[in-house]
Amino acid sequence: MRTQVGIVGAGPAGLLLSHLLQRAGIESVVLESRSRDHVENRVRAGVLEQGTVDLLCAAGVGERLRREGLVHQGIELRFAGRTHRIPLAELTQGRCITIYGQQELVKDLVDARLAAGGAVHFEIDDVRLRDVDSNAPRLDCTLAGRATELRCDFIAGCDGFHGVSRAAIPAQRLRVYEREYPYAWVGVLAAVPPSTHEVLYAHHERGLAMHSLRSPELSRLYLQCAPDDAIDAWTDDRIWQELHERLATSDGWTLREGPILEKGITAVRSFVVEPMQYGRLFLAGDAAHIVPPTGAKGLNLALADVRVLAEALTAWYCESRRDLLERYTEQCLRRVWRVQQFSTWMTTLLHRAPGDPSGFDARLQLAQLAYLTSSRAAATSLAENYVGLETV
Ligand code: FAS
Ligand code: PHB
Repeated sequence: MRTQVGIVGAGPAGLLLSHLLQRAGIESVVLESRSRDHVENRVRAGVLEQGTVDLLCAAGVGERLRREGLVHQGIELRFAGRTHRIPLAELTQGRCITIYGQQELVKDLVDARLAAGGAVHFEIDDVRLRDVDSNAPRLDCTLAGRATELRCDFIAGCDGFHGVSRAAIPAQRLRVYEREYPYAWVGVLAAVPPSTHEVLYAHHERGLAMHSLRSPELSRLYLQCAPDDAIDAWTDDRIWQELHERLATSDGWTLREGPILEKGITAVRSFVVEPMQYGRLFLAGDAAHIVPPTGAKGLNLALADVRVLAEALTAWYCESRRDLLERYTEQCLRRVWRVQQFSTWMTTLLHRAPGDPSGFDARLQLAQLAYLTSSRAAATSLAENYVGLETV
């Protein structure tokens, strides 16, 4: 088989890249290890930056997002029993966030690719990258029961943190930057109307709690937990009890409970590899970087990489330019490190850090939160990072 761009992974990054390339008249083939049903029902992120929404709408895959996404003009910070709103749109000349489940975006992208006759192959679990440092890279795999060589001009590694693409770059050519945090998150999807109108982050001595949304009938909630916690240790009763305790306020607000549809533990980590390219292989999304979910950035950063890569590949094919491909890593890393810094800052601000015997760190967090909710300048800095910076 032959194509112009071979894409490993049909998550948001791989699917959007394939869609953007087709709009530029560039052929691609997407190879995905899991089933279509699995990738379309994997509950993950939920907050889209303004720039992400604009990109998806401009690319013609934003119709349901526009119809069903919940546009939010603010977020809330809760600490010391009181709630404070950060008016995102007011502080950023009207830029907003949109709540839209990642699995809904994946469904829209899969539908768009298949409707356009795009080549997306699911349940291909033996992809091997070959000759990525040559002008004739290829992807070996088993397709329809037959050993297949997919010859490409370029390979896009969009296969996430646990994929195989990053390992195709010789270890001595890669520099890894990483930070493990001393906590993880319990993520919960509950069939209950949200008790908050906007994404709510709560700082509490027992640890962070978050109340997000998915629809008028569905709530998405998170709790800080120990990094080695198993989800079996978190019964539904324990989850609701912790949420009530950590989200409690003195202003009479109450948390509605409901059936938990899905729960899981998500690691909290920071990870970046440099460079994000090697020969004809380009990494995009979680294959190249992971940010702690506190800043709601992982999905948005993945799609920001894809925008850069699609533009660079289009310049190569349509204008015979190689400069944008050569500058891919440099272009992406500016945003990657800005987002890492913001996400790390939000994470250390809101999580209860083990090993703070005197409570000194907790007092610093409360002082920072008080400043954020009393200074327009401080709140503006949070707001412009949260809705997503137009330029970095
Ligand atoms: P993805 O991991 O989404 O997609 C990679 C795809 O490649 C997958 O479909 C995988 O099956 C496939 N693949 C892997 N190995 C392969 C192989 N060898 N061959 C072929 N295919 C292969 N971000 C937020 O902003 N907010 C959140 O709340 C949030 N919560 C998260 C919860 C969890 C449990 C996880 C894991 C991540 C969460 N994230 C969150 C981050 C997440 O949204 C990612 O940033 C986003 O999925 C990145 O998209 P991709 O880079 O496409 O990677
Ligand atoms: C979500 O809605 O899933 C969400 C919102 C904000 C975050 C992380 C996750 O920081």
